[in-house]
Amino acid sequence: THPFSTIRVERKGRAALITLDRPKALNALNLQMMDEVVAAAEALDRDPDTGCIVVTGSARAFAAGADIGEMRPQSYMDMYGADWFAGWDRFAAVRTPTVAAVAGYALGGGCELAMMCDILLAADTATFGQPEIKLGVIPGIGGSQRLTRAVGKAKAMELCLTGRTMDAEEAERAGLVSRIVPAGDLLTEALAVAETVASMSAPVAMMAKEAVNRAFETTLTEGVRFERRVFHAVFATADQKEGMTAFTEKRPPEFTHR
Ligand code: CO8
Repeated sequence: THPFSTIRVERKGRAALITLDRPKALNALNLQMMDEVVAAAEALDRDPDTGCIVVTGSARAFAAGADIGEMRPQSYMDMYGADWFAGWDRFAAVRTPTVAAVAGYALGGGCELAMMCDILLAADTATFGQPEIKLGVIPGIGGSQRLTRAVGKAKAMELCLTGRTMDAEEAERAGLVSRIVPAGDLLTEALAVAETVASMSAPVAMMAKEAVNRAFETTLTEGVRFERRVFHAVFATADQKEGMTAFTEKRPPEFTHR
């Protein structure tokens, strides 16, 4: 009972699950799906009972790219005027930690969406790539930047210039994904990771995410300075007192998420 037609949204305790659901198009990301994913993620981000958001697709495809049929007839001014794909920046800006659970194709925009998530778990069936060059275009949702930061110039160049894809093993070796799990366990594993993250202090998890992301935006000196300021700031949270008190009392912490 929700207003979405291209995704499904479910709650699993303090974790939430967004499932991309356009099976006939291998979850190709059209503008409606972008709007729905962003609306769902932003609503979950505002919800204090959500501590982590999992994004997944189907066994066959996480997402096989941006919707080629929708893009094909667009002119430069259509794309520029609508600032095509700018909505995805709002997904990347969500403060709640996100987990991509990728099985099957994560190509083009699908790979880019997975890379916008904080933790990337791959099924052994996962395939990653930026094959836009084969369509006469280039990545448009951050692929040329995030893939290069994740795997370095050598592989990013080869993938973006030839359209070659990587299997899960290569993606893990290259540092694109944190772990490979058997396809049948993907969702269970992703939700377990999400529940673990969601059991931590929500504000402190957000601050940890922000600090790690800062590493991609700034110099080491500035990044360490940012980390130090945030580290000092966590001592203003109730959860810091609870976490350290629970440790000294040899019991599990009960975070209040504030
Ligand atoms: N867009 C729209 N429809 C798609 C897409 C897509 N990206 N991918 C698959 N589909 C559709 C197919 O058209 C097909 O529909 P139908 O049954 O109606 O013919 C259905 O999904 C099933 O696909 P296939 O029959 O092709 O399935 P296969 O198993 O034979 O092949 C592949 C699977 C290899 C994934 C194949 O579908 C494929 O190559 N897809 C395209 C992959 C791709 O190139 N993705 C990149 C797209 S471009 C992009 O993401 C970013 C562009 C940035 C532009 C920047 C603008 C600002």
